[in-house]
Amino acid sequence: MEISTQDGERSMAEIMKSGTLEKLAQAVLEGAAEDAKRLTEKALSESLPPNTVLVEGLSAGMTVVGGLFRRNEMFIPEVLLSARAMRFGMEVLRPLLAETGAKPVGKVILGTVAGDLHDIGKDIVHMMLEGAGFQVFNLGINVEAHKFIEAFQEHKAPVIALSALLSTTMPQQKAVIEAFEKAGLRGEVKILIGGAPVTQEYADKIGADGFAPDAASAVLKAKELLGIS
Ligand code: B1M
Repeated sequence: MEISTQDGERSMAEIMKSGTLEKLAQAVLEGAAEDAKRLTEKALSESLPPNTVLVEGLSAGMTVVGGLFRRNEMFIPEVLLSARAMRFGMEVLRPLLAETGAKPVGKVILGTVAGDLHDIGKDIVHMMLEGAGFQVFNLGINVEAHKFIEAFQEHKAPVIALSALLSTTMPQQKAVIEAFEKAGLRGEVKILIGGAPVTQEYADKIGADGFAPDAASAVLKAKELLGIS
């Protein structure tokens, strides 16, 4: 997030825009929801692309939160305030990210697996998929395997996207794959997995069809799984 003073190529206007993103990241870090909303709007009014505001403003702030939380320098109540601030900003971005896609290119069922309450990254994946023109059925958090089956039977979405943020809930991604196998539906869906502790190696191990390390890659992978260029 540091602005390089050596970069003579950057105009003053660009540096000022970066300043807004820096303040936005700071607002997320401080859990200042109204500021996060206002600064998101300000960044957009400076013609910054919604995706840049998301990645370099909101997500950048949350990344700092993650590091502090990991080192026990920040605690759950503060983390929740940061999450709320991030959500305030995301609500401003949501329609803009969604409107960049012209027509639905495919359907995706998305959820955070059973036992896992983390939804910030999953909701970013949701927004990016929508932005790329997918219709997304977001089942929320703590979603049991059978709920994914029921959603598939209702919506017939060919991609099942599973988020897990805890090493203890990663096995639930495998449980969903097994549930589709047991229901005789495995051949009808592509299963995409992601979340901070998840790796390609793990995806291969549990027989998932795809892994994506971040939301932008999740869009590319969903397209690849459906054969959309
Ligand atoms: Co939790 N938490 N948390 N937490 N939390 C982590 C994940 C942790 C890494 C922190 C740490 O200790 N270092 C750690 C997990 C360790 C592990 O298992 N490996 C942890 C823990 C331990 C816990 C609790 C057990 C803490 C406790 O109670 N003692 C508890 C568990 C609750 C539960 O789920 N049952 C818990 C609780 C919470 C809060 C409720 C306080 C809050 C969640 C609020 C919410 O989501 N509404 C929270 C938060 C915020 C975090 C951290 C700080 C930030 C997560 C986040 O939102 N990141 C996190 C630390 C960290 O990640 N550095 C941590 C920002 C977000 C944009 O990134 O979610 O990674 P991320 O999503 C990315 C990619 O991963 C990817 O794309 C996203 C955007 O690019 N992605 C996908 C995500 N899903 C994808 C799906 C895809 C593809 C890509 O395809 C389907």
